[in-house]
Amino acid sequence: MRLRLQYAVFGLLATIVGMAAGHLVASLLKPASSPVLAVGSEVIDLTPTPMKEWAIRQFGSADKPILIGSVMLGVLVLAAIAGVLTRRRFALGAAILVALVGIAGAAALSRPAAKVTDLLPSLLTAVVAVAALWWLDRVAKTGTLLRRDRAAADEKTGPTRRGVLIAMGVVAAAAAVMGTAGRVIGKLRTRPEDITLPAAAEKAPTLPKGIENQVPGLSSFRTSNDDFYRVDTRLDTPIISADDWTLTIDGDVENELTLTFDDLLAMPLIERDITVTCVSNSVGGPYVGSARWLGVRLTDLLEMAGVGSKADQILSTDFEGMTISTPLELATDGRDAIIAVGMNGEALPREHGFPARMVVPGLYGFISATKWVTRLTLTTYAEKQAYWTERDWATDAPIKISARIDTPNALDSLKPGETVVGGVAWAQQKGGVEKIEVRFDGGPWQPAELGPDGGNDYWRQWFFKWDAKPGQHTIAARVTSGEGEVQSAVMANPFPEGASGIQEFLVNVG
Ligand SMILES: Nc1nc2c(c(=O)[nH]1)N[C@H]1C(S)=C(S)[C@@H](COP(=O)(O)O)O[C@H]1N2
Ligand SMILES: [Mo]
Repeated sequence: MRLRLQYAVFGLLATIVGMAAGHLVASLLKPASSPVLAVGSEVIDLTPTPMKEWAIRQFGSADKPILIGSVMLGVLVLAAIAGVLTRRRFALGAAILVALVGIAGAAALSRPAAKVTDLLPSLLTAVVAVAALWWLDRVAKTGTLLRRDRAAADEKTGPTRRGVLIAMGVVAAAAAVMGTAGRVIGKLRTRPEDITLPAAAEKAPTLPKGIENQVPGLSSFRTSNDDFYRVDTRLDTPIISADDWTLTIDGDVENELTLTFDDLLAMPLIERDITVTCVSNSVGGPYVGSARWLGVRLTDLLEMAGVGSKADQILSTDFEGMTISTPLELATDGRDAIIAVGMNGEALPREHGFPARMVVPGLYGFISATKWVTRLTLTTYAEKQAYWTERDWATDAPIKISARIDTPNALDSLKPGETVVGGVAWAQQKGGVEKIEVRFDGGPWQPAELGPDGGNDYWRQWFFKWDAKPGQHTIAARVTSGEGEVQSAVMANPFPEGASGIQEFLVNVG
């Protein structure tokens, strides 16, 4: 029994040291080719949309760590089994390890824009794992760490526990060192924070000071980069060097263009305050953020390329081949669509699309906000379909106007007396926020006080001083846009074109 356990640990250690080696090499070559990330990304892509939605609802933004965790758990169970089998027949254990890594290699190769060299990390993982297993097995069976110890070991009877422990320690240490090195190197390779962006040729008006200091629990008027929500199909944070990056504009254009990062920075930059919203956000949900974006006007780029007459969509492609399509007509109707390089006065953080991303006011992120963008192809919906279009999400998805209650929270227990109810509301490209109203216990709608105005594409803070009487109460809020549209009470799920309905919940006062 003890021997079996020991061999199970051998299988685990061998697998872990192999993965650490693969991860290290991937961090030097191409982070996405790491066996762990390749398998994880593939699993995400293969997961049906309803299950993804369930995972996001269930685990929130922890959905990905939990997914990777489950995949890893499965791998480690198989690794332990491989270890146990090794005791009788080394070839059998080794074969299982190789098969496991083979799956990772296949996943790496099936990623969009994969190259044969993306197999290298998996290959190395297999070699290191099998070598480690072989060595641990040999130490256990001969009791010698190195070949020249043979004579010494022959005098002893059977394998020494000390030798086995040392060998396991060596393998574990190697895994820890390589794993850590892989992560550190990955972080250091390019640093957006070292980049100084040019000033905007066309500045945004000064953003008034928000009222978050006056209303505890209220969202900041400007979302800091660290607090900005993140939604994408990736597990890792892509590490792209601004020096290697280019943006190509092709398809139905007169002049195909390829611009470097410096080319882009040399163009006139505009600065805009824009609230970005995710289609997966439920009413009252967290997937919305407001920032000051700096970048090149999309229409400037399209003019340089000269758009033909056939195109009806801009198919944007990220550095790995992930695609998003934006209706050409909406993107060029006069709104401030931007290829952004800056966010809140800094280069884009890696999670938010460094070196460049699209930002289009008024359209949900999944049809407009391509991060790590490398290509804009002018084409038609009939000809080419983007990632989410293939998954039956809408192609034309303007952001639905919505109010969110930040404070109090649902089911809070409150003291009787004056209670400040507050939140944010947005109505991008619909004349901005004109009015916010709150309602208690299904009674009449009452106007809330508004925070400062950040423009038509920006959310607005609001609050209402409520005299809370003891008992159970429901609170609801709704927005009216500058165009006179009142937030719809009709409930809809995020799929396929965004959630609607009015946020309403219960609190206890007493
Ligand atoms: N390359 C890439 N860009 C992407 C996505 C993605 O999965 N891959 N997700 C989109 C979605 S659904 C949204 S809501 C926004 C979110 O941007 P953020 O993570 O900076 O908040 O990015 C968009 N851009
Ligand atoms: Mo999204």
